Amino acid sequence: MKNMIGMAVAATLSAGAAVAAEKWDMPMAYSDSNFHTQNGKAFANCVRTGTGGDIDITVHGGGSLFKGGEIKRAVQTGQVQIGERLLSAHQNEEPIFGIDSIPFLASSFDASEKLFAATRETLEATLEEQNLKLLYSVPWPPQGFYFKKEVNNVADMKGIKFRSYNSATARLAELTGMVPVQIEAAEISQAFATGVAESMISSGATGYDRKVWESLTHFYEVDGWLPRNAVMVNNDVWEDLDEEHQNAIMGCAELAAYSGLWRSKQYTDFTMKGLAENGMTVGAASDELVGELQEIGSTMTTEWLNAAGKTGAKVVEAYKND
Ligand code: PCA
Repeated sequence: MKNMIGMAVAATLSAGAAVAAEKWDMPMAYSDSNFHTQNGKAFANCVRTGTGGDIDITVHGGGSLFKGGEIKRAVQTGQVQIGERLLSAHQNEEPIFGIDSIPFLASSFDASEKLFAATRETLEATLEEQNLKLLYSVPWPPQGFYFKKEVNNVADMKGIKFRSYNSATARLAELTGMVPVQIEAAEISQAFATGVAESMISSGATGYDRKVWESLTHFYEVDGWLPRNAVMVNNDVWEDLDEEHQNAIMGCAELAAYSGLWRSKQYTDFTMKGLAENGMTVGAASDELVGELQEIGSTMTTEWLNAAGKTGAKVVEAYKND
């Protein structure tokens, strides 16, 4: 009897040791008010609840722990366990990361989801080679142009200093005769205020989060594409988890993908109204401009397909035939 109690105590102790709470840091690049960050915090709560407190994730928003450009490497190398990143900013490593930023390939929420479904398997395999496990991905709202003057066609853009956030937006600037300068979302208010940049393509969400009406005047809806953020965990950390914890996290990830999409849609209307209420001229781009951008889009599609080879072509075909 005495022995059995001893064994039970030992078992409880070792179970206790095995499930001691793991603390994870989760850097995110965008402001605390942004829907991606809100969604990431809800995900962290879900994981805490779903694992009975075994995995305790602290979200660090606004690029406060690592800046956007540093997050992917920080997760890969295990400086942090988990993080969120705009994958298209790493297109120079692997073309597949940039598939969501090809102008006019997938320019609605439904199309973005379809493209992601067609891409997911390839994307997961590519990330795994980099020691990353993909958990979930959420689209930004459709991308449109911000300027501080009226712009009706590509000729009107000539020479404008253009803030880019990945290589596709930098290429777009070149093809429209603008001058690209890469700047993190967290730093754009300052860049616009000081004149380092005077235009960008982004969502209503980012313009609203960064209060760009303080420096800029026009937002033109183009619906060019919907780039996506991906939440990824270090693969060594992932593989050290038991199946039960992995399943709980995957359940939360599925929920976060669903709620993130919903939040993105809601935030689109809210922020579009917010830009107008704060004095910006918000409306559709002219037919002339859209036509010119579509031509640039087809150039960029060809360039991407050339870079991405057979794998890229297969994904685009699967997307188009679905
Ligand atoms: N906001 C991010 C990426 C796309 C978007 O809508 C940014 O401008 O950095």
